[in-house]
Amino acid sequence: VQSSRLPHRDAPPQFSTPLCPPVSPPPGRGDRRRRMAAAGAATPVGAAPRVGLLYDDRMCAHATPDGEKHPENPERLRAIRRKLDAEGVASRCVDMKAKEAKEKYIASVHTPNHIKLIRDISSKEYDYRRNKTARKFNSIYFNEGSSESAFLAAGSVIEVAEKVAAGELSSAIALVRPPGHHAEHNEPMGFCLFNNVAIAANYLLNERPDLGINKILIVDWDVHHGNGTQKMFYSDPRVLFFSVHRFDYGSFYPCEGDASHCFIGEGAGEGYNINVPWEHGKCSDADYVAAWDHVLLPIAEAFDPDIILLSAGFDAAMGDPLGGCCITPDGYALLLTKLLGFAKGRIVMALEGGYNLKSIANSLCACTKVLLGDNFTYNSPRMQPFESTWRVIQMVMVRDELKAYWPVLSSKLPDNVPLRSAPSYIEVNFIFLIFFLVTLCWDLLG
Ligand code: X5A
Ligand code: ZN
Repeated sequence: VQSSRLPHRDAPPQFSTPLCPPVSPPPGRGDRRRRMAAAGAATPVGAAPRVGLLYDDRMCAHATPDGEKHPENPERLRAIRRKLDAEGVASRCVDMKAKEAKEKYIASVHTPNHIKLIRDISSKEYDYRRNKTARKFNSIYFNEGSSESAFLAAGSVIEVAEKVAAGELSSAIALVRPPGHHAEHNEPMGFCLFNNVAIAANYLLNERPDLGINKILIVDWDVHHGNGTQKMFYSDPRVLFFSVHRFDYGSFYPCEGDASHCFIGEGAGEGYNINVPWEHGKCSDADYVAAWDHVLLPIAEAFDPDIILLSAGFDAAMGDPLGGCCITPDGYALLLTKLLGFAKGRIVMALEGGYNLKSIANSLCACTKVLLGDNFTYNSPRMQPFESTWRVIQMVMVRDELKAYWPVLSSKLPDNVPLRSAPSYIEVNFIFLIFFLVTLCWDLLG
C-alpha cells in the first residue's frame, strides 16, 4: 500500500512502488521542489490547484454517417462528463469552453491539402463522396459534424495548453474528440483527423515565445503508438516524445515498425524519441509503473521539461475492447501522480482513445482528483510486471542505444524483481501451432 500525498503542497510523490523495486531516486528531487516554490509555481504553497476542465458538446457532432456502431463515438465524452459531475469533481475545476483552432496554427503540423480536406469534408458539396473519401484512409469516418469537431479539438488543446503555460491554471484536462495522435502530416488516420497535441506543442514553441516554453515532454500512454506525433518531432530536440504502447512484434495497430524501440529520433532530435513497445497484451499497472520508474521518470528528470502534454488515451484500461491491457483507475492516478513532480506540475491532459465508457469515465475521474490534489492510496493488487516488460525495459532502448543520450539510464536495474511469465493465451496459441503442424505433417505423410 502506498500513500500518495498532495503533490502540490507536500513532499513529492514517492518515486517507487512496491510493485517493482526502482532505481535509486535521482538526486535533487527535494531541491526541485524548493526551486519550484522559489520560482513561483502556478500553485502557491497551500493554495488549491486550479485545474482547467474543457468540455464542449459541439465535439459530439463528429459521428458515423449513418449511425453505425463505432467505438470512437460521442457517448465517450458524455460518459466522462456525467461521471465527473456525479462525483462532484467537475464543479471543483475551472470550466473551459472549446475554441476552433486557427488554420495558421494547424498549418505548422499539417499540409494545406490536409487542412482543406478537413475544412471541406462536412460541406454540402461533399455529401455524395464523403464516405468514398473516408474509405481512402485507414480507420476514418466523416459526417456533417466532423469539420467543426476537428477544429474544436485542436483549438481546445491549444486553449488549455496556453493557460497552463501562462500559469493561469495549474494543470488542465481537454476532453476532446476526434482524437489526434495517429493523424499524420498529410493524412487523417486511426480515428484521428488533426494531431491535437502536436498542434498545441507547436503553438507553444513557435507562436508563443513570450510564455517561455522551450522544452516539452509529450507522454503518450494511449495503448496505440503515437505515430503521428512521433513523426512531427522526430528531429526536434525541444520535444521529448515518450510513447508506451502494445507492439506485439509489429502486429498491433498501427502495425508499423517505427513503433519499435529502435526509433530514437534523428539529427538534432536523436535521443529525444522513446518508445516502450509491449510484446503482448494483459499489461497492468505493474508494467506501466515499471516503465515509469526505470525509463520515463529518470529521463524526465534529466530533460527537465517546462510543461508536459499528456496524450491521454484510456484504451490500455481494464475492460477496453480494443486494448487488451488492464490499467486500473488507481493505476492511472499513480502514473499521473508520478508526472506531477516535473515541470512545476504543469500538465495538460488531452483525451485520445479509450472505448469502454465505464473504464474511461472512472479513469479520468481518478486522474482529475489527482490534479485537484486529493489524497489517494494505491492499494497494490499484488501484480508483478511481466518478464517481457523487464526485457523491453533493459534490452530495449535504454540500456543500450539511449544511454549515450541519457547517462542516468546506465544505473543498474535491480536483479531480484519478482516477475511473471507471459499471459496464458500466448501458450494457448503455441499449443494450437504445434497441433496445426502435427496435423499438417500427418496430412503430408498420409
Ligand atoms: C486513437 C485510437 C485507434 C485506432 C484503431 C484502428 N485509435 N483499428 O485509439
Ligand atoms: Zn488508442
